[in-house]
Amino acid sequence: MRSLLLVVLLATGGIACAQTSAVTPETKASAALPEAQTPVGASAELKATVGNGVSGTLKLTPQQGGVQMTGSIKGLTPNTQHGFHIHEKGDCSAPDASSAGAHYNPTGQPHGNPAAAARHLGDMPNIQSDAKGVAKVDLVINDVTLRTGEASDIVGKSVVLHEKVDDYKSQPAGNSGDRIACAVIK
Ligand SMILES: [Cu+2]
Ligand SMILES: [Zn+2]
Repeated sequence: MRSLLLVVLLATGGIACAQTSAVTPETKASAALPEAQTPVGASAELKATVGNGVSGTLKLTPQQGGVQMTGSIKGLTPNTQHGFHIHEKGDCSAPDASSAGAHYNPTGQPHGNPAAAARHLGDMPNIQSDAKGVAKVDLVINDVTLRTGEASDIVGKSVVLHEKVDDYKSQPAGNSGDRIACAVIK
């Protein structure tokens, strides 16, 4: 009687031990991933479309109510303004960047001033180049997010720079002309 009880206890203890050692390392590894390896921000490398010489580096950082974009763009015509938008597809492979699709517009609004309520979520202020053809970027895109997996998440979309100024009125893209540079947000 006593020896049977001992065998049962040992067997139970053995199973519990085997389970613990098999499960623990896996649980630890997957719990550590989001903290250690998922970046909070994002970046985008602007590359010129065929026939253009524009390039730039952009950094995106989440902030209260939106995403801040900072960076620098060079190779622009001096002292000019250029339409600048988030487009719906993260694909810059076409020579004219047409593969990036239309303006990012998950809320189904008309194209507009980025400061107005009625606008594509991807509408951003025009970029202004200086006398050397360089533009500093420091703007906030309201109501979008990074890495949330929601409809407002712009990671995996693209940033497109245009040849002409965006009038913030004309549909569907502010009459800003050709796409001179494109970047995928990663
Ligand atoms: Cu655009
Ligand atoms: Zn738009």
